[in-house]
Amino acid sequence: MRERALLVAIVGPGESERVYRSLEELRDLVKTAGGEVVDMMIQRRPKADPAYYIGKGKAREIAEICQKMKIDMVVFNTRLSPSQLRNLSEIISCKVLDRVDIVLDIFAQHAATAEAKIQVELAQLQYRLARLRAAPGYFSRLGGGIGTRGPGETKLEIDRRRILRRIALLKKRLKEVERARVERMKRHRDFFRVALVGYTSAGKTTLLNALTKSKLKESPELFTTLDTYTRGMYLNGKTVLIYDTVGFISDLPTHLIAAFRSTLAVAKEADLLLVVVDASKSDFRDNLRVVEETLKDIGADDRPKIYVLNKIDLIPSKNMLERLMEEFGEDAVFISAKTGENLEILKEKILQALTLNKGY
Ligand SMILES: Nc1nc2c(ncn2[C@@H]2O[C@H](COP(=O)(O)OP(=O)(O)OP(=O)(O)O)[C@@H](O)[C@H]2O)c(=O)[nH]1
Ligand SMILES: [Mg+2]
Repeated sequence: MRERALLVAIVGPGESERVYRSLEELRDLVKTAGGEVVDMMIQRRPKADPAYYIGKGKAREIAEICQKMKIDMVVFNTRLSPSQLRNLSEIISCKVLDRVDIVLDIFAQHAATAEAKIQVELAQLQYRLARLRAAPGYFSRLGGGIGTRGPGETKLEIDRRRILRRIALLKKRLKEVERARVERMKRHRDFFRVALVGYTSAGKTTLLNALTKSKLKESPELFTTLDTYTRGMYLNGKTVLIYDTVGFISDLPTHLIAAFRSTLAVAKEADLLLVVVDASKSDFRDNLRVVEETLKDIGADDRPKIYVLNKIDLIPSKNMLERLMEEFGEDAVFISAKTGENLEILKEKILQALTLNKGY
């Protein structure tokens, strides 16, 4: 049975639209994690309460709703500080989780390769460790299900010393895998290497499949891809390697991005980045900002880029599309990875970049 979730957010003056969209995203995340969103609650307040995030009275109200509506977990649309987590879980008797817990849970379920599993477990344990000091009783009370699952069959530790030992071991293993990855990529230096980057669900994998006639998993769920696959294609007789990457999302803590650094190293090493954007989303500019900030964080913002505005088959009017084309100009290609529209134009652009880079 799906766990029943109540989502909670606060909204400050002039933020309604942004908060509303981010709650929609949280709902998709909770669904992807296997939960059922029963209700959402928005409290108006100028800023978060340092002790409870929402007001203390509101927290009591939530505790009652949980009982009445048989809620299994309350998910806060933020990154709760350790003390907020402790205070809230003293009042609310069901599971208290935040946005990061949900993302980590999805990562844990989707991680398939050894490398992805190590990265996810490392990120989870580091997040736990930060909270363990402030809210030691919290984890033993969590029970099972969403927010407690590790990658594969891994049981997440709740003992501080054991967590520290495990983190040290995972870091060492990750170093080894990273070294192997860099070696692999170096061997491919003679080819033109293109990395697909972008917000989760933008259509990166669909584009990779369309360009290289592959069948990697694409799905409307968030964070389908956690392992970076590579596929080749030929352009004018030249081999081009295309690398898929993990999707970005807003509000991710930096240590989580750090855990995926080796995956994202692909973006840093690439000869060309295709920044894939879901142009049919009304807030795609916000998503694009997150992507650009993340690229900067990992030191990949100096790579040559092509903006790929995807899903144009979902843009309702020609007028709208033309306005977007004007806004983005020469730097962007407008395509549909699904219908194949304008893929030839994109290939032509990749070829131009290749010619510039390799000098042939
Ligand atoms: N209509 C339409 N749907 C698309 C297009 N491209 C991708 N999709 C759909 O969008 C969803 C997400 O696509 P993916 O390729 O899995 O996205 P991704 O960027 O790889 O996402 P993650 O791996 O989860 O970060 C899937 O349901 C695709 O079928 C497009 O051009 N048009
Ligand atoms: Mg994908």
